Amino acid sequence: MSKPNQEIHNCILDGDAGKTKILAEKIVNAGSNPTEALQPFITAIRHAGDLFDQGEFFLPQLLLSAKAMQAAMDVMFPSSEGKSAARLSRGTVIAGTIQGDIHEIGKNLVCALLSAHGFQVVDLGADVALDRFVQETEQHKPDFLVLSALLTTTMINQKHLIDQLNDKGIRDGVKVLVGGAPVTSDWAEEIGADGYAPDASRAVALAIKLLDA
Ligand code: B1M
Repeated sequence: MSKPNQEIHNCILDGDAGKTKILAEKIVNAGSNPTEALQPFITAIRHAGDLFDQGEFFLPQLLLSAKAMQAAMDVMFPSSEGKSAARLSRGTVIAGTIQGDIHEIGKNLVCALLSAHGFQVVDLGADVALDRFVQETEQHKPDFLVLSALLTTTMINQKHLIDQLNDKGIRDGVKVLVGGAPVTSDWAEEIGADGYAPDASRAVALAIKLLDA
């Protein structure tokens, strides 16, 4: 691992949000592509997850690592609220992490990239109740619902939401895209989603492809 990447790795594992923010600022000031430059941060936070899995990291440590990761995201992908209103919207998106699941870093990245590519994104946050997704869909009639799930125990709620949209008779009016670490294309097909993307860049490509279809 090169030195700057090692520094990033250490800052995330140490849960040092202040230092991580400074490193992210340096990257932004150097004019690097933020999506590519984020990769070592993602590797580091996943390593923190592995350490947690192996019992070498405890939840408070994982939480600090997540805060450091979010500090980098905030610098590298500043909120584009307001900016998107000024330009023509490519399509509308309602996004959120599904009920029962508080992971939101990946979903935030997907929202940031969609927004950067001209989609008008309403981010409902994390642990979003299924009823809320249904209400927002009824009210705003978005082109896409983007559903993130990071837990094997919560991905089932992506299916429950699609079932609820069907029951309400509003399923055909919206394209449902799913993603998140445990989610696969087979799962997307099984639950009747319109698409699956393994990462944020491919989520954007998928949304563009479906809009053009
Ligand atoms: Co948790 N956690 N966590 N966690 N956490 C995982 C997911 C886990 C794999 C860690 C591990 O044990 N190895 C494990 C899940 C195991 C499983 O389900 N089988 C786990 C667990 C168990 C838990 C708790 C249950 C722990 C506990 O309380 N005992 C708890 C969950 C509570 C709950 O949700 N109800 C918990 C809590 C937390 C923190 C709060 C500490 C923190 C989240 C903070 C936050 O988000 N604000 C956290 C973190 C940080 C992780 C890991 C380490 C990192 C997740 C992350 O941010 N990755 C994670 C380990 C791992 O993923 N390897 C882990 C970086 C991010 C950029 O990637 O989110 O995968 P990711 O997003 C990717 C793609 O998946 C995709 O695009 C992104 C990249 O471009 N993507 C989409 C995501 N959403 C998409 C939607 C789309 C398309 C693509 O729609 C079209």
